Amino acid sequence: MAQNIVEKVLGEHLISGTLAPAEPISYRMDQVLLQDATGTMAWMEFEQLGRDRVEVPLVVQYVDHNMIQLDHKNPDDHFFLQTCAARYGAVFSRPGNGISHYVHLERFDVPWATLVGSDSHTTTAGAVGMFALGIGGMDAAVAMAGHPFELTYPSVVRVVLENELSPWVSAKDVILEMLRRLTVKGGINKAFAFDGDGVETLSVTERATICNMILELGATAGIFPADGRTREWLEEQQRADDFRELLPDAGATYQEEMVIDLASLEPLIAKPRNPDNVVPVREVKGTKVAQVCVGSSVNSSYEDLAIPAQIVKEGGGVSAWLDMTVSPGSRQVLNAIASTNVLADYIAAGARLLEPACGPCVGMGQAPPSGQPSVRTMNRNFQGRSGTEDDFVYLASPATAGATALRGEITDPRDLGMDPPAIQPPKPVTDDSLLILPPPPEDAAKVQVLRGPNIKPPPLPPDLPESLTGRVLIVLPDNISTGSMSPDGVIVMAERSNIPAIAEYCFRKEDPEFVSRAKEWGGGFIVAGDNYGQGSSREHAALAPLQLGVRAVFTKGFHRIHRRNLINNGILPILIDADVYEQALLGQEWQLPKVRSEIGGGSETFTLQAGDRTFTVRNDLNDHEREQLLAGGILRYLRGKAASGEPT
Ligand code: MIC
Repeated sequence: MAQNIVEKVLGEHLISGTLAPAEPISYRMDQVLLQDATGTMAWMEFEQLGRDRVEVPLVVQYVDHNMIQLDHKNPDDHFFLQTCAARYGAVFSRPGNGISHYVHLERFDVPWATLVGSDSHTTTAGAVGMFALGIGGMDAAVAMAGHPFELTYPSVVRVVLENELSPWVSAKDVILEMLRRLTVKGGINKAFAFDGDGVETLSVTERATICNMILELGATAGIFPADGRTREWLEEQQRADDFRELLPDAGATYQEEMVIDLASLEPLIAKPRNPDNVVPVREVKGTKVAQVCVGSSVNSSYEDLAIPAQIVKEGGGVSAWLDMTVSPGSRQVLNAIASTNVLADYIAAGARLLEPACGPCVGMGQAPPSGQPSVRTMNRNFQGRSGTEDDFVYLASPATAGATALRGEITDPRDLGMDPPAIQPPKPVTDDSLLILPPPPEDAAKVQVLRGPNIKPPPLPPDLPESLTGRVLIVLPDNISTGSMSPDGVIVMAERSNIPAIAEYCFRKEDPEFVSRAKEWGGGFIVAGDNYGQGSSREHAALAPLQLGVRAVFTKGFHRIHRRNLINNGILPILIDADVYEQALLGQEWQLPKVRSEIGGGSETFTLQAGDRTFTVRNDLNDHEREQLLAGGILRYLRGKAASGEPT
């Protein structure tokens, strides 16, 4: 039967289930990546699983997020991670080597392979024809322990790219166009497979930009064919042997199709404060801007950095009223900009060079001034993520960012009157000296894992009783991101290894009383609108509520990764309709009088007693998820299975 590229890759890895939309499947994992801000929990969870060595062919631990070492916490975490990698068999990418997605693209991404990573933008690897997705720390630990990876098979959308991008228009504008059309929830439980003659006009790094931000649609994954461009990329990275062509069969079928005429696109920009708030740049041109940040985990290739450099150089330097920062994606890119004149152009133009790390994207320094627009080539602009509560972050292409840095106001690069830069990237210098390979098992057993004083094991969920009672702790609108439960920025993210400490910041923006109320009421329930938990994969957004006694979250819809994180940690993800949402009152007592038997009996509904009214609410749990919730989360479930000798 004719297959699309998602069916081909997953078909080759399938362990159980059928490749049909909404069906639970499990498949074999080839690679796992971890980054530092989520990695410490993932390794502690791996230890809780009682394993001695990772059981997937490749695990890479990166350090790219918590790089501002204000005190002992971040460096203690780095040491912990380095010793865990050595002890349990993972490659360690040293701080300074670059951002996980970018280094992985250069050194490890392989067509036809599967990858999960404890970072939502792991989807970037789809650029070379890999089926790659973001997950929480516990799912990463379970994958590292060698368990098949469980996923609800997504609907596959064929994205037909036609023609070629016009001058000054870039891959960023393609993904912004998808966000404009589909919104931040338009991709939930979907995988986007790119096709059409426009594909070959895009380089691997341009494809990476699209696959990185595919997650902003709520999508499971994005995937490009592995073609001649992929072969060239791998050859340049001295990995020609990793190439294997991946193309859809003629007559392959898809659940949906969308067509994007690349030639008709113009420069686009996402206005504050959601990545789907997209308009043409010309609609907001002239807006005064205080800061421009280029690079980080998306748009940080040589070409992405060379374009703004060329603009600010040719135009005479960065505007006097604006700060410009540059974050290369990797040490390889840093080396490339240093060995050509890009770095010198930035220095001459007055830009600020940052190390190859996530940096401003997650509020790791370079917070913008209050109430002042910041234009970034990054992937998210949720309120407060930059580190400034009253921020106004716009997301745009490197060309728009460069034009804006030059003029000091949002500028459509087509209005510069310059010729579009013709960028010729130098041949990459591959240098793996900052990738530390794990010692062989006999030596690894002697490695001592170093635990700083702020590193605390995650809490374990309690038992699920037959009847669950609690008060409504908070009622939230649509599109709440995980940054609300576990905020970004230097101060809070430094607590990523300490759940009791990070729980103190839960919903601080939405409701500063939330934490004290949850403590006083002994926990309770969260009620929210649609697309709850969008954005980051951070499991802390489930662990912090767990720490505060939250037992169930009632929403109109969940983001995929966050929903899994809740289940893994024994918190019930419950679906409600507008009638329940609208009558939800802060402090009201809610009861699920027979929830345990309903879950155990396979019921797709739960009875809810809300005040003096009774409702029927829904769930979309599969059989395994039911077992995991009944056991009190996935760790207790797996331990129970191991104790009884049952297969998992
Ligand atoms: C992000 O871009 O939001 C992050 C920070 O990379 C997160 C991971 C984290 O919270 O540690 C993500 O995208 O998953």
